[in-house]
Amino acid sequence: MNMDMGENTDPHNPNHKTHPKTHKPTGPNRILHAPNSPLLHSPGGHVNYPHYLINGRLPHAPTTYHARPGDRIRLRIINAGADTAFRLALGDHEMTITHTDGYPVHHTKTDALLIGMAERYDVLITAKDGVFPLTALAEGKNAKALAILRTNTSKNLPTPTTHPKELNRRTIPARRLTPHESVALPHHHPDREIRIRLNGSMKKFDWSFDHRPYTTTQRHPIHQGERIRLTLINATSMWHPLHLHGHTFALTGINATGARKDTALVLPHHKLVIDFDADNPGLWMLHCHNQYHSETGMMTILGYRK
Ligand SMILES: [Cu+2]
Repeated sequence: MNMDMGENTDPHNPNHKTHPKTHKPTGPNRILHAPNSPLLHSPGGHVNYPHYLINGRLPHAPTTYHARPGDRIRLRIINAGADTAFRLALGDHEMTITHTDGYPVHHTKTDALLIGMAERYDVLITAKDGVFPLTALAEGKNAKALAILRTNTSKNLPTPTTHPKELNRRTIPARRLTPHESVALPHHHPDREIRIRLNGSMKKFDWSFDHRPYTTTQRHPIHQGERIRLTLINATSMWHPLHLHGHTFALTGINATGARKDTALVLPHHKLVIDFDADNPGLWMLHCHNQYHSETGMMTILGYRK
């Protein structure tokens, strides 16, 4: 399933409908004004979208998945949003995380998942007898997306505002997942460390790496065969989902236990440390997966040198 928003909105000009003569905005204001998300230590995002969807459906007309009680079901989940983290749970069920970003991890039980833009999780559930909400809370935005799991003919349906108690229980951060042996990155001292600071502010909306907004000529040089350590220092008051193309890194910072991923969250004033083997020559983007952050310049390129 994928979770996303009903439309694209420009946070610089959210009132994109303007009166032809006065240029005064006529549409609703879509700039998010909400308290910080306790899980993200910052606003969930910048845009207050009119709708949040699961597989393209609104919460009052949700997709229903039919199964039998006792069925073991794999849910494959991607956050396909541009500016929204989702906290996802299935009412009355525990989930077992089996993969993240397509790579297997040691099976880990959880009640809820916090999923940044572009992150993926695979989970297993054993269906109970009843009708259950699969709720994706738009983190820090006071709104929800909904799908339904149905294993009997009960007429007792979850409503768009149903709030499964699991949403407020355990969430397992990716750094606490351990990779399956088949994909664990062998221990190796880094040959090269690249340190990048994340900059920008909500007020100026000037997101960048190292105070240099993206240009197509930027290169962080790396060489084939090197073990690279990327240290990403978040000097902003906002969280960011950082995504590297062409490689799958291991989460290696303090408390991290090596899960293989290509997208990872960094909280405000925290550091994300990731290791990977340079084994795929080319030019590869490293960018924030908040669409509005990457568009204002929070992107750069890792470039293989001969
Ligand atoms: Cu960002």
